[in-house]
Formats: sequence, C-alpha cells, structure tokens
Amino acid sequence: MKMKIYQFVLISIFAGFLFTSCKKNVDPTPPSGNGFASLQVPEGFTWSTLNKSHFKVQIVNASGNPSSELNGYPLDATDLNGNLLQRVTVKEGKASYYLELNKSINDVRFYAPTHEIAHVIGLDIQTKQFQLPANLKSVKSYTDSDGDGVFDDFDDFPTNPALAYKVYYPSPYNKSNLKSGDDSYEVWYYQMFEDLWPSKGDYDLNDLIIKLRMVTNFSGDNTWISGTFDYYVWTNGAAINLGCGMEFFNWVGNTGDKLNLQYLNAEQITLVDGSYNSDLTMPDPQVNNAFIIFNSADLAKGTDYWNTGTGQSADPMASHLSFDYNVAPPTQNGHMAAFMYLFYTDDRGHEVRPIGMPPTTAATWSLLGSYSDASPTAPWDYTPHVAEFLYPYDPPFYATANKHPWGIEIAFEGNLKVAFEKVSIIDAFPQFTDWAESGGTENTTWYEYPVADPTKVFDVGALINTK
Ligand SMILES: [Ca+2]
Ligand SMILES: [Ca+2]
Ligand SMILES: [Ca+2]
Repeated sequence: MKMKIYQFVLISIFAGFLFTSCKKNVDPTPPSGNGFASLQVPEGFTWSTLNKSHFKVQIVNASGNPSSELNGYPLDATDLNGNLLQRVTVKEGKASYYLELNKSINDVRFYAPTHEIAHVIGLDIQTKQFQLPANLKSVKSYTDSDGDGVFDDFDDFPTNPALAYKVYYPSPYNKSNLKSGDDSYEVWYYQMFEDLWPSKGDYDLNDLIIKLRMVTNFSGDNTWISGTFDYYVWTNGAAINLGCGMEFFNWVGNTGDKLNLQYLNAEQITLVDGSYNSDLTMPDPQVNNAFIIFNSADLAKGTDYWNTGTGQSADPMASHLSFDYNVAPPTQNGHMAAFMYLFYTDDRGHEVRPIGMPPTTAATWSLLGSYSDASPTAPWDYTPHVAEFLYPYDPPFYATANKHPWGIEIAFEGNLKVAFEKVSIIDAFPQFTDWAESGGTENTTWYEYPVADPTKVFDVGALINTK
C-alpha cells in the first residue's frame, strides 16, 4: 500500500512537471513536436527567411575601369519599384550596403539620384559594378544646409550635421507599388522561440514571439551613429517567465554569407535618456553593450495574454516597447549587428538565442551541451575588438545534433498567424518542412500560408483594433 502511495506521488510529480512545461494549457497531452524531429536540414542553415547581406558596389566608367566620378554623391539601393532600401554616400569609388532581404529576392536596383542613372544588379553577382555612361549628366547645384556633405534633397536630417541617412530593418523591399522608405510600408522581424532549452520543446515555436523593427541612423560618411528598436510581445505562451534582451556587435566583414563579428568596448552603445520605459528596459548589468528589453514578458504587457489559443488573448500592439541608443566609436566599417537573447526571469544564466549565436557573458555555460543541446562548450573569447567570430558559428550554438533550433526568424509585412499551443509548426504551416529541408531556399514565404484549419493556427491579427 505504501508503495502505491509512493508511485502515486511520483506520478503526480512527473505529471506536474509535464504541466509546468506548458502551464497555461489545460490540455494534458504531452508535447509531440509532430514530425519536426525527422526534419533533415543542410549544414549552415540559419532558420531565418532573411539573407543578411553586406556588400560593396564598385563604380566603373564606360570602359569598365574604376571611377571616382560619383565620390561624395549618394547611391541608393532600392526595390524594383524605386522604393528606397538604403542610401549611402559613395566613397573612394565604392558604395557599401547592408540589406536584410527575404532569400527569394535577388534583384536590387541601384540609383544615383543626382545623375539619374539606374542599374539592376543581382545579389548573387560576386563583383557588383555600377557602370556610368560615357557622358555624365551635369549635376544641378544643391544646398547642404548642415555641411555634412549630404545635400538637403538627400539628407534625412538636413539640419543635423551628425546624421544623414535613416535606414529601416528588415529592409522594406516591396513587390507592389506601395511606397517604402518613407516609413509608410513596414516590414517586421518575428523572432519565434521554444523555451524549454536545453530540452526539446514541442516546436509550436510560440512560447515567446517578439515582433520588432530597427531604425538606424547613419552619418554622411556612412557610419552607424544611433537608432531605435521597436518591440511587441506577439505571443507569450511560455511555461516559464521569460525576459528578453538585445546585444550589439561590431561588424568587421563577411566570410561568404557569414558575418564576421567582434565584441565592442564597454559602453560603446548607450541608451538615450527618456527614450524607454525604465521600469522595464535597462542596460544589462552583466553584459556589455546589451539591453534588457524586459525582465518578464508578463510585466511587459498592458494586459496579461498568451495569444496561443489557450489562456487569454489580447491585442499585442497595444503594448509598445521602444528604446533609442547612441553608438560611440570605434566601429570598423561603421557598421554593427544586434542579436536577441531570451533568459529565464528567475535564472538569468539560463539563456536561449537564435541558432549559431554564442551566449552572452551572463549565460551559465554548464547548460551548453546538456540534454538535447549540442552547442560547443569550449571557453569563449569575449575580448572586445580582438576576438572575432563567424555568425552563424559552426558548429552552431543553440542547436540539437540534428541542427534543429530553439529560435527561428522571419520577416513579414503582415500579421503573423501562430501555431496553437502544442501544434507543431510543420502542421500549422504546411510549407515549413520544404523550407527547412531546402535550407531556406524553397517556400521562402511559408509563413503566409497557414493551414485553413482554425483549430491549428491562431489569428493574432484579428485581435488588433488599430495600428
Ligand atoms: Ca546635409
Ligand atoms: Ca544631416
Ligand atoms: Ca513550445
């Protein structure tokens, strides 16, 4: 009899554990991760719909030789409809860009607004050249009110000598004729996470979904000076209370399609006073150049909600989080990168990151490589401006032995529908499997095509009254 009581207690504890893995769900079915475990993905797959491309365009004359004739003038990267993606100043005969575009997009239009010359160049072309005609149009006289080298007509901050160009990420490439570049057309990142790392989750990828966007301000000589991040908690179906932060890196170049990143000196990135809710957002006391957006998702929302089909639902856009920051030199190439991290509210060292991104200095390293995680475990070098690493790092951090992630990233101009609690994302989005197994080259807009079955996907957009 005693034995039976012990068994009952043990079963209760175990069942309790299962429930806590999804505390907001009344359905006791254990997570299935239906079909996800058998996904076979190619080496190096980033589980992002984005191609994060840094590249240079060489200005050449009519004979194909390098030309300095556009030096000091702007050269725009636009979509095929002429909507602006990034404007830069040509320096030493070259224009340097950073675009984050859906992997299906290859053609980018380049336009010299002062000389009215346009060329479409494929991103897959290794040596990108912008060829000038034999006879250049004479340039009208322009005014540069703030003397930063960028004419008023092309200066997004015509009376601020420190700033010249405003650039949005993800890049607002538009296939319709809607106008972008003036902020009327917005594309957002959705960062979708499983919270049970280093154990496998159920791959509904809805435990925390953050919708965010980045506005970046560059000087007339193309240096990243400041910016803004905007956030919404799209879903909060996590078993455990989660916090969320953003860490900045120095971008020093590319190796193939990987980013070469470095850590920055302490306090090179600083929050702008008054630009954020200081009850929620703050510098991360344990990580240089990183900001905690919120310590607890529950606190970050005006109303408590889950938006995963169980528990309460509410308009996520009603609770806006934002911060402005400034960048101090040095940054090599004037450019940077920023990556998110999640952590357990009650255990800061328990961190989850997008696949391939090393943990922050606050992470508990003994968790790496435990349970289903196959992250590297060797000591990591965080020396600012010295240690350099490739992102995504190989072998990848925050991946299983099968290179399955705990976090994925998409960019979307619409309102993402999400898998119901415990519905595997591959059941909610039938195109997901081929996207993953192709390494992100097929079904590049899988997130636009959820199943029609309203018991499998939750329409978060239906909760939004106004935008
Ligand atoms: Ca100016
Ligand atoms: Ca200016
Ligand atoms: Ca989950």
